[in-house]
Amino acid sequence: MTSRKLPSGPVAGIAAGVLGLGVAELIAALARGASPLLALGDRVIDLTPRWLKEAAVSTFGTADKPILLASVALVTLVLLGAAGALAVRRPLLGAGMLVLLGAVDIAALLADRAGNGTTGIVALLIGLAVGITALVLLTRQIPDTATPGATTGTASEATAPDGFDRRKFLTAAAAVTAVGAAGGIGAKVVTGRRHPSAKVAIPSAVSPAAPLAEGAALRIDGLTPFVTPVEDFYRIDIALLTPRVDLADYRLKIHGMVDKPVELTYEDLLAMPLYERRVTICCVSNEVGGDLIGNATWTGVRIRDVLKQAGIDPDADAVKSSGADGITIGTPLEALTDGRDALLAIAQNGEPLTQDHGFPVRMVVPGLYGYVSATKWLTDLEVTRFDDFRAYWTDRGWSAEGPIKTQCRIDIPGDDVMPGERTIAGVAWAQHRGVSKVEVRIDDGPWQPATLAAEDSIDTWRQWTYRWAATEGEHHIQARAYDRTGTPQTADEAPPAPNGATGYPTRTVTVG
Ligand SMILES: Nc1nc2c(c(=O)[nH]1)N[C@H]1C(S)=C(S)[C@@H](COP(=O)(O)O)O[C@H]1N2
Ligand SMILES: [Mo]
Repeated sequence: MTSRKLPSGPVAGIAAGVLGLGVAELIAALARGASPLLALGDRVIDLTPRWLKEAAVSTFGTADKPILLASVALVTLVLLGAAGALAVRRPLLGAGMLVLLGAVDIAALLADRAGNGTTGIVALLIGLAVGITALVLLTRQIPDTATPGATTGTASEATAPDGFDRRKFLTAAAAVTAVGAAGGIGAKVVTGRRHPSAKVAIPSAVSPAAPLAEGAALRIDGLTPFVTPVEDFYRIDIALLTPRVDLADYRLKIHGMVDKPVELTYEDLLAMPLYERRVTICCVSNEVGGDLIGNATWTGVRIRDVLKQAGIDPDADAVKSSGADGITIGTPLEALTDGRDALLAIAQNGEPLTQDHGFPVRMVVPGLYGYVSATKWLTDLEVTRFDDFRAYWTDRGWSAEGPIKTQCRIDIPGDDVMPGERTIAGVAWAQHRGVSKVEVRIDDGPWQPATLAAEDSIDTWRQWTYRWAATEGEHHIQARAYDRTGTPQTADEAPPAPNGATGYPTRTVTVG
């Protein structure tokens, strides 16, 4: 019985901590300040070394954030438990540990770029005071040396000889925890209610997307659809909580090496000529065969139109863009002005951007990996030179420039098929060069041409199919794509870092 009892000190520490955090979160939410918890998580993401982040993305895919949050929560709970254990004998030291934890969070809030850090700090300080008070009041009840009498009492004689009423203590701790949890839930409800209404009417485009060519969008069970529904679109970003940009306050600044800086509101952007284009965007972290790629119809203002308004200094060679989550992204000026339709997108598949995909405005640049071009929650475009800055990911070892490499993926068949005529199919991409050919080979046999779906544009992927006479046994299927210059994708296997994975996608299939 004794050994199964929760140790009182840690229970008090965790209860007090949950109360303090819950209070801080609720006040921060009500006062529109940054969330102390998420600021901490964001900071941890920033400070996580690249190899660990890569491992997280490749192991957990886009679930890396919940896992990271859970780890931060676990570490916090352990530290709170330790603070409680300490506070039983040394209340000052226990309280000091909470102050220390608070200080770490204040540092994170100071570094917070997405929300109102100062309000978050005030909320945290109030939460800290409440938490320390609860810690002192709770641990004061616990006898500082656990005498046998104090811990072996049965339920019917909860009051130990030294006066420690464990049942009363646990009830108090549970109540304190519940109030804290209620505060946290309340905070979530408050921020959830305030979601920026994405109910914006997107004006019609002066230049709509060309109608889909016949035969460009095959529908085959298991084959990736040509246009990716928004809800299935991959999501990659450094933001734990996607920044909420208030449309009324939204300003896009275009400045730097320009004749005259320009500032545009959301309304200004809606009033400019809108272009609608299908573009396949892809993450540099995509492994060979991976699914961090998607194709959508994007509607927005051409970046070159906006840059023209500002007037570009001929010595500039880059645009450094910023997102409201604090990211900076460097894009070659040429890719934004050379005639490809790089967009400040406001809509994806005909609907205003979702929170996850960059509401209210994001960049979409054909031919470049997302980390050098696809800035979401876009707030700032600085015309500059690559020599004069380092973007977020460049600082972390990724290449400054990131043209998308020719690549393809095998979607079907699955791992097991019946013998006979089967379809092998997938997608291939070589954005802004275009895909000219896909080949398939079985068990290291000769390369055979696959049948390509019609080309939509050189900026989108192409589906492909191959008829396969599947015979019993285990087979290895490989595919490779060629771009329109006639260059095949390389067979050399390379990991995503620093500028995109290479190698042939391979699939092992058991037929029988
Ligand atoms: N503000 C912001 N924009 C960003 C990122 C980010 O972390 N923050 N990540 C980039 C990366 S690495 C990719 S691959 C694309 C992904 O866009 P998606 O999430 O809409 O698919 O967004 C890019 N834009
Ligand atoms: Mo990415």
